[in-house]
Amino acid sequence: QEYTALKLRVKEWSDTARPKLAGLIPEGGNVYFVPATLRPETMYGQTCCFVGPNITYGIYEAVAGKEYYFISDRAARNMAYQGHMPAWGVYPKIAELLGADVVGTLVHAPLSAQKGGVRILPMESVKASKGTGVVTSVPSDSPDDYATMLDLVKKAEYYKIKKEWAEVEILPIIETPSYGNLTAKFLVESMKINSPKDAKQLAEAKDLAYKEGFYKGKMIYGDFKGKTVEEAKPLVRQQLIDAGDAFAYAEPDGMVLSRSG
Ligand code: ZZB
Repeated sequence: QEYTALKLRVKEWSDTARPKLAGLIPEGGNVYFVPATLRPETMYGQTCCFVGPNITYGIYEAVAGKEYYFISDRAARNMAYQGHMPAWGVYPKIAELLGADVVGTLVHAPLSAQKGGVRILPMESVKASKGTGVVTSVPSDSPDDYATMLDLVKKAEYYKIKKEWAEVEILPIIETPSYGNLTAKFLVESMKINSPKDAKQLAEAKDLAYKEGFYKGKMIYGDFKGKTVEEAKPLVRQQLIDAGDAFAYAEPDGMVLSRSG
C-alpha cells in the first residue's frame, strides 16, 4: 500500500498530554500527528483527526531538534527504513502516550477548510496494525468517519469530549453521479448504518465510496476544481509533498512475511 503521510502540526496539547511532555520537546521543535491516507484529494474536508483511545503511541524524533512524529511504534520502525527518520533503521523515541491522553489536542491540518485547526478525537475502530495508527477524518467522503462523527456528537459526554470538537460543518468537495456531493452521508443513510460498530456494512460502504469517487467523482472544491478525482489525486498529493506537508509512506506486506516465515 502506498499511502500519503500528512503532517498535522500541534498547536495546543490536551490538558492530559501537556504535563507528560513537559521539557521533552526542545524550543523550536514541532510535533506532528501523521495520519496515512489513500485519499489526498479529500484533505480539504478534514474536520478532525482520530486516534485509538487504547492504542499506545510514541513521539519520535524525525529531524533532530526540529520535527517529531506522533505515530505507532510499528510505523516509526517502517519509516526508519524509508528515509523518514534521522538515520537508517534508527527511530529515537522521545515519549510514550495513550491515544486517550491526546484527545482534545488542537492541530493544524494542511489544506483543511478549518483554518483554526482541528481536534484529535477518539475512534474505537482505528487499527494499531495499519498505516500509522493515526487517521485523518473526512466525513464528506469516508463512511467510517461520518458514522463516528455522528456518534461522537451524540455521546460527547461518554467519549469525554466537548461536543463542538466533533460538531464541525461537513464540506462537500467531490460530486458523484450516484451519491451526490456528500457520498459518506448518502451511503450511511441509504444503507441504514446506525453506529460506527456496524463494521460489515461500513466496509461495504467504503468500497462503494472508493469506486464511485475514484471512477466518477469530480472535484467541486480546491485548486483542482472541475478536474476528475483520478486527475486531481496525484496533483493534490504532489502539492502537499512540495509544500513539505506530506511524504510517501509505504506499508510493507506483513501478512506475506508471517505466512511464509
Ligand atoms: C482519509 C480518507 C478520506 C480516507 C476518505 C478514506 C476515505 P483501506 O482502504 O482499508 O486500505 N485508515 C488509515 N489507517 C487506518 C487505521 N490504522 N485504522 C483504521 N482506518 C485507517 O484504508 C485506508 C483508509 O482507511 C485511509 O484513507 C484512512 O482513511 C483509513 F474520503 O484517509 B482515509 C471511501 C474511503 N474514503
